[in-house]
Amino acid sequence: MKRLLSMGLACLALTSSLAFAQQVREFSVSTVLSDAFPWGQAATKWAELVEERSQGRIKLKVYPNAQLVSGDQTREFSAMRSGLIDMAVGSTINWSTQVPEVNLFSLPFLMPDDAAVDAVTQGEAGKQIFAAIEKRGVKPLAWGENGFREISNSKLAITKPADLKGLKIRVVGSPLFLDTFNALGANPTQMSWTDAQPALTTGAVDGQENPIAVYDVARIDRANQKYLTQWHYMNDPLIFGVSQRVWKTLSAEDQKLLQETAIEAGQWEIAKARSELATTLDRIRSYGIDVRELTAEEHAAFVQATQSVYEKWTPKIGADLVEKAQTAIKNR
Ligand code: X2X
Repeated sequence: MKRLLSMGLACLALTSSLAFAQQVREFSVSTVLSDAFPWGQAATKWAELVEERSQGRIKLKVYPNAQLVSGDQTREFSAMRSGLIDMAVGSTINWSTQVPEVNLFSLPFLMPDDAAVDAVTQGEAGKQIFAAIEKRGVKPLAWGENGFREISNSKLAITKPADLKGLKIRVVGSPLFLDTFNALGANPTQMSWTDAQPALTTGAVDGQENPIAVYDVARIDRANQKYLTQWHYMNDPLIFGVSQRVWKTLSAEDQKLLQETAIEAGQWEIAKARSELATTLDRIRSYGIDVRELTAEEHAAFVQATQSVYEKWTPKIGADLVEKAQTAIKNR
């Protein structure tokens, strides 16, 4: 009898462990842009890699267009922190109201090129930013990239700060953007990406700033955006993050799997997004858009005009963090 009982118990333990092993866990992943854009593709790639490496045990379901926060992209981070959203591939701009340190990336004209971006994200400054995010309830895993944000508008070719005077420009996220555009004499207005597109179409706003992949895929040339200046005023990195509420329920092995696949998906997306830029630009030109780059002198005038933003925001971001980033950029 005793033997039968112990055999029965062993059997039970085996079946329940098998059931446990086969249990499929599904997690939500929030993005602002869909997989028509590099940003959404980063999330899709992550989901594919996770599904494959976990043999279907872990499923990531991607919810684009910030739909989990009803389009209000600046609420994504807090929704993740509170567990309403499990994971996200999110923009530092949208998280900046909750994590002051990530405003670093929005400092105007801080990072002139890809090497500068990589020097910041892959170095000490990047580590410090990840620690700041982790402290606020989200486990950051890897970097992706939305890209350098360029300015477009319906009125004129922008080559100097005075050209922005009085232009109504849609901006997103942190109040830092209001300061930058006010410093340039523009008339900035904050709204979500969902609201921005009709506002451009109706002419309620004159211009916007976004990476050229976003400009192209969203076809905002059709929303009166006839002038595009590649001023490279900021780069918008993406971060793969997991709510701590979810992260702590995962085995060390699954945590490792999620992190490795996020790093792989991020590297894949950054390379893809950067390699597509030249073709994207050609396509935009073929729409008949006035596309400009700034001369060194023109660029310097914008840098000069936005110095007040550094004075106001460096203490909020952390002077040591800003300095770390500047040193990494100088030594790149
Ligand atoms: O709203 C934007 O401009 C976008 C899509 O680029 C971000 O979410 C930062």
